[in-house]
Amino acid sequence: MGRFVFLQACALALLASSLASAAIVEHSFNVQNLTVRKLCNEQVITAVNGSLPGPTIRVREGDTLVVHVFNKSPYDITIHWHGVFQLLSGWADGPEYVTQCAIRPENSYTYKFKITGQEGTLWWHAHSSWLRATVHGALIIHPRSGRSYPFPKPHKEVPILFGEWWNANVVDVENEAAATGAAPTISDAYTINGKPGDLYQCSQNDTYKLTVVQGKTYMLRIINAALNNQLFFKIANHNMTVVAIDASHTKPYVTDVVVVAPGQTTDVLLYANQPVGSYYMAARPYLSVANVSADTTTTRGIIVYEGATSATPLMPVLPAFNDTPTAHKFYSNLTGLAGGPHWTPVPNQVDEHMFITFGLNLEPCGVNATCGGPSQQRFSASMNNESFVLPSNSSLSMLQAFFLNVGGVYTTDFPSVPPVKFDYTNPNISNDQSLIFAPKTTKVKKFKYNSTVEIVLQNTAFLAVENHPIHIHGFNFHVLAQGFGNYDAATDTKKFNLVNPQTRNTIAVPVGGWAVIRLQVNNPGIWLVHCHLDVHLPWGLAMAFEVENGPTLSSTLPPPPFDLPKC
Ligand SMILES: *[C@@H]1O[C@H](CO)[C@@H](O)[C@H](O)[C@H]1NC(C)=O
Ligand SMILES: *[C@@H]1O[C@H](CO)[C@@H](O)[C@H](O)[C@H]1NC(C)=O
Ligand SMILES: *[C@@H]1O[C@H](CO)[C@@H](O)[C@H](O)[C@H]1NC(C)=O
Ligand SMILES: *[C@@H]1O[C@H](CO)[C@@H](O)[C@H](O)[C@H]1NC(C)=O
Ligand SMILES: *[C@@H]1O[C@H](CO)[C@@H](O)[C@H](O)[C@H]1NC(C)=O
Ligand SMILES: *[C@@H]1O[C@H](CO)[C@@H](O)[C@H](O)[C@H]1NC(C)=O
Ligand SMILES: *[C@@H]1O[C@H](CO)[C@@H](O)[C@H](O)[C@H]1NC(C)=O
Ligand SMILES: *[C@@H]1O[C@H](CO)[C@@H](O)[C@H](O)[C@H]1NC(C)=O
Ligand SMILES: *[C@@H]1O[C@H](CO)[C@@H](O)[C@H](O)[C@H]1NC(C)=O
Ligand SMILES: *[C@@H]1O[C@H](CO)[C@@H](O)[C@H](O)[C@H]1NC(C)=O
Ligand SMILES: [Cu+2]
Repeated sequence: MGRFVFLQACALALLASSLASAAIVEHSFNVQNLTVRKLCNEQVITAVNGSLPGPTIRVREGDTLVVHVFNKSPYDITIHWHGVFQLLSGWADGPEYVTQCAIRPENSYTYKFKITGQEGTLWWHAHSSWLRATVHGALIIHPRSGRSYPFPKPHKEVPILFGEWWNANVVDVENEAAATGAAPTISDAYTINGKPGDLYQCSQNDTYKLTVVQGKTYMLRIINAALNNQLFFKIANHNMTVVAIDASHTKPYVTDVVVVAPGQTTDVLLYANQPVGSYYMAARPYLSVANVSADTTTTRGIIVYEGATSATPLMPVLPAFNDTPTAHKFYSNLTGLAGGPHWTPVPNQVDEHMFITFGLNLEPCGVNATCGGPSQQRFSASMNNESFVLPSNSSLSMLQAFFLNVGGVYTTDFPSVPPVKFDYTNPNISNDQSLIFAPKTTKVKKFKYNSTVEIVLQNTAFLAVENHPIHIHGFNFHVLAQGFGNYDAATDTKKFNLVNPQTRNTIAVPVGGWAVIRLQVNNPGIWLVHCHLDVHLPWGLAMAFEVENGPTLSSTLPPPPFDLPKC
């Protein structure tokens, strides 16, 4: 009897502690106009709560996050919680026309979801038009109480958000490109935590500064929130130890350079082990594609050791813009922390194989259309020769159509393999008029609940080869292998890392190359898969997964929240 009471007390204590460690974290976002001065100009931007970047959200693993979004801006808006699994909460994922229609000006929507099974650095951003340029912020998931990091606790944790800045209204930049069919105007600056740094005009005082104490360790939670560019990042005279990517722990990896693609995050430990002084941190693009016009400016901030005199900081030497070997070494050397917190072993039985080609295309110039793209046509892009179009004229989002089982919004015939086999990465196909035009469609690939899916992502050479960061909503995936040229199952399956591969939500597929990923689709709903360069997404470099409901209530998508915006 005594023993029974004791056990009961234990059970109650356990229950209490698990309740205590699962909080509801509630926030409000006001999306509104903000007037800022950057690079000698005054500019009205759209931002959350009057700051760029927007507020940092901090939760513990296991918490439920509730964010009331009030749209006081002149634009339609949605917010995406990049990298969050959204288990049975697809209504909160955010991509416009996919899981919800936009929150119209003067309207609101409450995003509510539980964050479980993941910890580290993620972020939130607008997922409608190009507004994520200025509507974004960090989402930091700490271990639940009583759990610790798989590395010594740093003295301080610092979000480092890279951004991309236009001396123009970004929605106008996007609309102008859509009207002409040409590539959009390139940006004017990159930023670190909203600040361009002292290499730009009028920005001497608009430079990010981090003060450190010699002998201490700092965790930089690096987020690439730039719209269209991968970035190399270095700190003068300091190495960094990568401990996580995309909120998945890695085996500690020491490097003097980080490369990060739009959508990705990289957590590094920085040991302040150098002589007291000032050191620049700097970022500039990794440009995988030859001969395109690009913003080749450099953003920098300053790391100041406490007690330093005001001498000129040391500047790191950044890799050349086209230094693919350095980028590839960093991207492919990272491995997962097998057995660490939230480690998921690689599922070994594959139910569905896909081979997806992706890259740029052309759209034929319609009658009376303006066609400022190559060969007097319009730019386009595709996956397996399907150029994805959002169902913007539908009265239902794709997820509503899924939930209500209504046809006409999308079709489920996305091909599992390319419709035509060709020499995908041969530069000679660059302008092949018989292959370069991809039809505009809204197709999804349908999966049974809980299937294990393996996908070969294969870059194509239409117009040019390029490294595209492919993001999958709602899931992490293991990166089994990556390489250059055409994927060859006969030799490349031998390169699979099934033991401790890196786990990501966004993979920068090698330029003119391929990557093989594997994931288990254990979450019903519609999940967008797309290039995270905002220049390519509207051209159609996307597709979506439709994951069917499972057999039980706990594997079935619940009904939408009552305030889901109407289309
Ligand atoms: C945003 O601003 C509103 C209004 O001032 C405030 O209530 C809210 O707490 C702020 N949100 C965050 C996440 O800081
Ligand atoms: C917000 O800025 C836009 C210009 O970008 C302007 O047209 C609009 O009137 C402003 N709205 C408010 C509420 O200030
Ligand atoms: C920067 O700030 C310093 C000190 O506040 C000030 O003297 C200087 O004029 C500022 N420079 C610019 C370009 O605003
Ligand atoms: C950085 O790491 C490399 C390789 O581990 C090492 O050779 C170098 O001395 C380190 N540099 C600093 C500044 O710690
Ligand atoms: C890039 O431009 C340079 C100089 O204009 C030219 O020599 C080179 O052939 C071009 N490369 C490609 C891949 O078009
Ligand atoms: C790291 O990258 C280099 C250069 O790409 C490669 O030679 C080496 O094998 C890689 N090491 C690991 C452990 O992947
Ligand atoms: C193209 O423009 C001409 C002249 O404005 C007009 O007569 C014609 O109807 C237009 N064609 C189409 C398909 O819009
Ligand atoms: C591309 O075409 C040229 C001219 O026909 C040919 O000489 C070359 O071998 C081709 N390159 C490849 C990689 O097939
Ligand atoms: C893509 O589809 C179009 C239209 O059916 C076709 O003309 C073209 O050859 C296809 N291209 C590829 C690479 O499959
Ligand atoms: C889904 O798969 C996992 C592991 O592969 C298994 O534990 C779970 O029971 C499955 N769920 C359902 C509903 O089949
Ligand atoms: Cu892309």
